[in-house]
Amino acid sequence: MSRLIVVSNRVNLSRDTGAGAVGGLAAAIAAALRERPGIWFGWSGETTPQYTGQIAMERIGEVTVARVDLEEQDVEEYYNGYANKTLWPLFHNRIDLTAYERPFDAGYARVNRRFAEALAPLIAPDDLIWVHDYHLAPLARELRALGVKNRIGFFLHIPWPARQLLTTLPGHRKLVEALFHYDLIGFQTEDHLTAVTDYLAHEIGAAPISATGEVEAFGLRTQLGVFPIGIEAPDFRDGSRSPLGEESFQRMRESQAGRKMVLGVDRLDYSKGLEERFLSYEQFLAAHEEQREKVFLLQIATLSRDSVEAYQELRGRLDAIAGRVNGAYGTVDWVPLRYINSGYRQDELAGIYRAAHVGLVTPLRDGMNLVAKEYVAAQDPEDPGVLILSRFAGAAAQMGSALIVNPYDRDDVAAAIQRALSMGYAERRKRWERLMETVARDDVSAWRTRFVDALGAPRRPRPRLANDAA
Ligand code: GDG
Repeated sequence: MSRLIVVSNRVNLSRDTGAGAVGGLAAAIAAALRERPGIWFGWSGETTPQYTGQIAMERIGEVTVARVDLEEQDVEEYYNGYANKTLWPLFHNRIDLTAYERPFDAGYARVNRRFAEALAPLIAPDDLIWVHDYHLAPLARELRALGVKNRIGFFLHIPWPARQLLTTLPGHRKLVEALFHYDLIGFQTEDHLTAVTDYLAHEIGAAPISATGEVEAFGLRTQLGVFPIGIEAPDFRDGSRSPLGEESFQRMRESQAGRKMVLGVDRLDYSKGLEERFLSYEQFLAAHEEQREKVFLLQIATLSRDSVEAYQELRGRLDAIAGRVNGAYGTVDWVPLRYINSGYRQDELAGIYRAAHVGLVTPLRDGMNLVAKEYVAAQDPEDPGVLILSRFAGAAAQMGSALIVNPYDRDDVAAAIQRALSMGYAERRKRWERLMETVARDDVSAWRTRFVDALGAPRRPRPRLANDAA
């Protein structure tokens, strides 16, 4: 069996937490690397005064990780810069927040080159290489330039923007051309794939040439496909019943004091629609006097990218809205909006999910949104909660049995909260059963197997390139 080399910006696995304890993606990658031999390569998260390209190899459980340190300037230009100030906002429709600076672009190219140079010597001839996310779009091109001829696949975890937005990016063509050095490019939803083919048709004049999504442009051929990511469902089902999960469930139930709990769990990010969510909840409290003191919203918003100004500003605005809502509606023994920035262990989180009567997942734009799936998986089948889900989460394409809302429409979200809180048992259970069927079937193993099988499948050879090494 060929080895699998997984590449992502960060390698989120440590001896302390171990495989599976650090979020869905890390667990999925670790599981893939347990099934077949391989390596997980990426940035260590550490900086060094001068880049050395030295790789630290470590065996963690059954997974071999290979990590490099980056320079401060790399982190500033590649990670904080091009990845998080240029591509992330643009791909989440926030051109108002998209900062394009030439040094970001140069840093992005430099780090991708450095990754390729560090990785290339580790690659054996029939290894499959699976690259993750927007930080690493040009990695295949850099590897090809070093003579790497292996199958290389790319999975984009975030949405692909509409052509009218993508074309605002200086060098958008170069970015897309770089992707054509991959053999397979995976997206979360059909909608994202349609946005790509629309760009290719209008900007490049390229159309898919086969039913399997093959497309030729720039003298290269790649294959496009849809691979919706899932979760390790039993982790959340069993996690909510584990000692830690049970303890946090009981603790939540006690602190609810008979009130119903609406729950949000997100990284503190403008794409997650937290401000709009708070305002919708405020509207709900204003419109439903009878519900006051009978319900509260618990928002867990773990801090993320807080060296980027847009995130600091958002944090300030959320603090202000939470303060205003609690000031206006709170009573001596009722806090209508519990807003928390700290993170929880996965089992604890599973217990909190189970204790929530309503899961409120309202991103303005999201590749998939795993929280929606985790909430469903952690529910008590005999007494499940109701999921409210934004139509703009990739997950909405699979989870039509949730209450689907427009997160920009406060009335719509407020009405959905009211409907969820008053939903009868039969409907609640039926909706949950349908959702659970998808979450259990289209899980993270299905996602990984489909992608890796497609990447390893026999296909026509890649056209030879002028810049391929001999
Ligand atoms: C990107 C795409 C796509 C959150 N708080 C805690 C905690 N979390 C975990 C959740 C969940 C993960 O973080 C968040 O995943 P999402 O999918 O919601 O969002 P992104 O981080 O933006 O992920 C997204 C995903 O990639 C996968 O392809 O779905 O669209 O943007 O797993 O549980 N975990 C723990 N404690 C917390 O306090 N343990």
